[in-house]
Amino acid sequence: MEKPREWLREKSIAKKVLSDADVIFEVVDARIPLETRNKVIEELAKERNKDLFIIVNKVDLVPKKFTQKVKKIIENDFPVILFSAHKNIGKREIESLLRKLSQKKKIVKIGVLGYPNVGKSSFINALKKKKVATTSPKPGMTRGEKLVKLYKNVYLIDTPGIITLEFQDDLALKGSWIPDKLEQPVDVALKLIDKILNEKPEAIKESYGVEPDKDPLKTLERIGKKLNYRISGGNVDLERTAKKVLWDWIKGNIQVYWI
Ligand SMILES: Nc1nc2c(ncn2[C@@H]2O[C@H](COP(=O)(O)OP(=O)(O)OP(=O)(O)O)[C@@H](O)[C@H]2O)c(=O)[nH]1
Ligand SMILES: [Mg+2]
Repeated sequence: MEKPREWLREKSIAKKVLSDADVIFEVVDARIPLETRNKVIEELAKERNKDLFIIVNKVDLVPKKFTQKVKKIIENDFPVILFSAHKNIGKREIESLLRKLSQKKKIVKIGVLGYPNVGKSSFINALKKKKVATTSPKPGMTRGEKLVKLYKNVYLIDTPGIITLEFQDDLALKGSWIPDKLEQPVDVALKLIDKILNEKPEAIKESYGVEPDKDPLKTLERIGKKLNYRISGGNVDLERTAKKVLWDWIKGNIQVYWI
């Protein structure tokens, strides 16, 4: 059994950014908004008395009704802004918030934090209207911190994804771990398929053109067959199929979401 991932490096970055920044924007993935809320970031922000806003990013991937529900739930703890870096949703709301914040201090630094791959760098690029931060479907893209000047006195700090002490499998289900680096990609894909079968089984048909089966393994086999991923001898290459499904999930190609 793999060990939970070491996270000292991320924790020290989180602590540093939380000290340097005046305000924290915690970015979460609208498809799994509660699972991508980062307890470490939220606790550290509370300890340091920093205002924290939750940016629910990628709202283009979920129905409006779902985002309203999410907003209501999270607002019990923190102010929420619904956002899409790809469709420029929520930009005006952020801009008016930034204007207010910029009047409070001579220089305002905002730490943009969250799990890997939730869209922190894309969020910054959308506000800057320019590609200043590197983005990628590959979790772990941003390595160091990067200060981006947005307006005269407002700076955003791009950061690497912050994880807590978690197993690779759980991180992969959050889209925060590269599927090719998993020890058992099939197990993780089966967990994801199980979740899809519970939440929205028709997503399997929509994404792969096969009927879902109650049994996640049978569903994975059907997907592999359809994709014609075979090992020598003709059996389905389950590992390759599993990685493909996990990448599709990361890339937003499977239309499923849950609270
Ligand atoms: N559909 C959709 N995809 C998005 C959105 N924002 C980001 N993405 C995609 O999500 C992936 C990750 O985006 P990044 O901006 O690199 O995420 P990050 O949080 O900076 O990731 P790390 O630096 O790896 O921690 C990329 O494939 C983006 O294109 C969005 O609003 N909608
Ligand atoms: Mg990044």
